[in-house]
Amino acid sequence: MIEQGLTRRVKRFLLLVIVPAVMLGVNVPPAWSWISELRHQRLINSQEYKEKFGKWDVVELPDDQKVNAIHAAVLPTGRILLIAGSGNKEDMFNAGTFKSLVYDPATGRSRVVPTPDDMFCSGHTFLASGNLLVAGGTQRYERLDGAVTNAAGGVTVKNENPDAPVRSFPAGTEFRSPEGLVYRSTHPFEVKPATKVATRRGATVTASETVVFAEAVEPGPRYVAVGPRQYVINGVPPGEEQNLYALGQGMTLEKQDYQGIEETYEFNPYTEAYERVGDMVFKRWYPTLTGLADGTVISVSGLDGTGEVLNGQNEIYDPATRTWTERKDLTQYFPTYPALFQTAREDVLFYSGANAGYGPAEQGRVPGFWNLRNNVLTPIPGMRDPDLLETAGSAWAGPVQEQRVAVVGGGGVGESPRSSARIDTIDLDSPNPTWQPGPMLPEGTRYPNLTTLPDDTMLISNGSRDYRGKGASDNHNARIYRPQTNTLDYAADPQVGRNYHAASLLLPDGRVMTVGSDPLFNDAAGTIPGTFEQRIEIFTPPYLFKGPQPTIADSPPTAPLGDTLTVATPDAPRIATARLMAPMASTHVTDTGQRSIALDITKRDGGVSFTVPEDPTIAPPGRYMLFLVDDRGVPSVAKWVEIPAPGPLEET
Ligand SMILES: [Cu+2]
Repeated sequence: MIEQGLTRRVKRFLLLVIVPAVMLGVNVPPAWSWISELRHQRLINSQEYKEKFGKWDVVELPDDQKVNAIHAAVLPTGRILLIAGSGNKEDMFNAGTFKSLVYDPATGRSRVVPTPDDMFCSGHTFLASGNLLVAGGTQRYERLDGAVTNAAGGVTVKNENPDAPVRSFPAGTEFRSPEGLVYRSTHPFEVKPATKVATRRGATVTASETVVFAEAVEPGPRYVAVGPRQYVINGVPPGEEQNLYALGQGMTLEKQDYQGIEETYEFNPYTEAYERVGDMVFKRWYPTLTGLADGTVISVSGLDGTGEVLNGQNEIYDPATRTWTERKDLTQYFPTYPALFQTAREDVLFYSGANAGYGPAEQGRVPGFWNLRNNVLTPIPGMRDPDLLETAGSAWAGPVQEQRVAVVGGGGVGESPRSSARIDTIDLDSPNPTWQPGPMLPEGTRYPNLTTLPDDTMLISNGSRDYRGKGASDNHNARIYRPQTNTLDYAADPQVGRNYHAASLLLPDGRVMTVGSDPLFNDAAGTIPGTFEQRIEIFTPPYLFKGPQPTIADSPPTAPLGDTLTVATPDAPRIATARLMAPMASTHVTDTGQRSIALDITKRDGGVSFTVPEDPTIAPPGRYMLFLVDDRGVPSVAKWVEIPAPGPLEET
């Protein structure tokens, strides 16, 4: 129907271009592809098409503003923070050149902001203040098999003396093995005193432990050490050697993985600057940060300072003191970037099984509840393609009150070429939560970007069939998932392919922005090294082609839990729903903060009123985008509203 109008134009084209071209001996197939491209452009730009399937537009930033957007977040100013750090470029890392960009989708303007550390592959989540907590990043790039010249490995520095002060050791500190071989720490480290706990019989002393990466002072296999060793630390006086020493499990010439850092920052969206806060207890690369209902944040998993997956050491950030505290009582192993969500039950997290990066296939791969009160993990198996959860996407499907999680796509562990097209959902509120099969994506999809929209649908876009887009396997497609009917609708095709290191964000005007992609290769044969995708693409969903957006004339700046508020709008008669949507902060298909809170509205003269949910597990403190949605599903431009942290209980 839409294409009928082209017929005359095509005939004219045939007459004017093809016939003379044939007579002149010009290659005809390119001319034909030009026609089909013309038809395609006419089609995707037609009102009828856009109203049904939406539209994508590519945005190119000026050269000096281009960044490798590995991390992306919507700031409560409406601007976008893109963090590259060293951007998965080792030369940038070696030069100490780290980048972040603030981009304003309303004006198209952008600004490079000073970036004090390599936040490449850190974890992040928003705090109640509207600051973005960014923790961890890169201490050292990986060294592949064959590239390792000096034997190296992790050593654990132990201090058994509870009375010694904290001691700082510089990079290059030497560790001497029983054989007399010397290894040097690659980075500075700090050793804390042992802890001493009084008991009935006296006191129990527990040695402090600091994990340090050390490498042989000379290249060659002579320094390979098989099996455990105790090392003497250079600079420790002989009398102290029994108390302060290092233990290692061996020194090898094998592949060395990326290493993490402990540095933590709050990015202040109002000053657009990073503020250094307390270090994490553990160095982490690929950690997940999940905001809890009380406004604190848990940091889970990641590779440590030696490139090993952390063995279940987790810690909690308190925004009031800006410090991290290890929680030995919450020791729980997960693969890197585990997708962990705060459920409607206090102190209960849900692990969707989705993860990205590192860890053995047999450990920590089954989804389930993690109860933080007793540290019990209750697995919930039964999802389709349970072995294809690495690089899967997961998010709340529909309003968070419905407690339904969707798990989309994913692939085999490591560089497996296998991928899944599955969309499975689970209702966490049900007395016996079980996985429900949903529709299938058109293709197997690693790295799908999941964006919940104000009309309760979910945009699923991009990704690739194979590991990091290998074999030209980018999926240039998008779908809109409807949790209410468990169905999938076609959406317009994005132009830019996106696989690893990509993200999507819901913008305050109801559009969706996608960034990043870090293919292994640029060609199908896998011979040309890949280049990082720096173009932005913006999806205008079908609802924005259905007529004018309702407007919010005025809204209260804060929305305390349980309060009833009124929002002024000239469009009150046609407003159907209202949603508070948490700003997204996404990396490695992980965004634990994305949530849409349904508000029951009452129409009033010149406005609508609603009551904010009472439960901070449903509405954790933070800055939210308030959307009003009309009876045709068209959302307003959002207004920012703060849900303040619940204050201390009043005495009565
Ligand atoms: Cu990464």
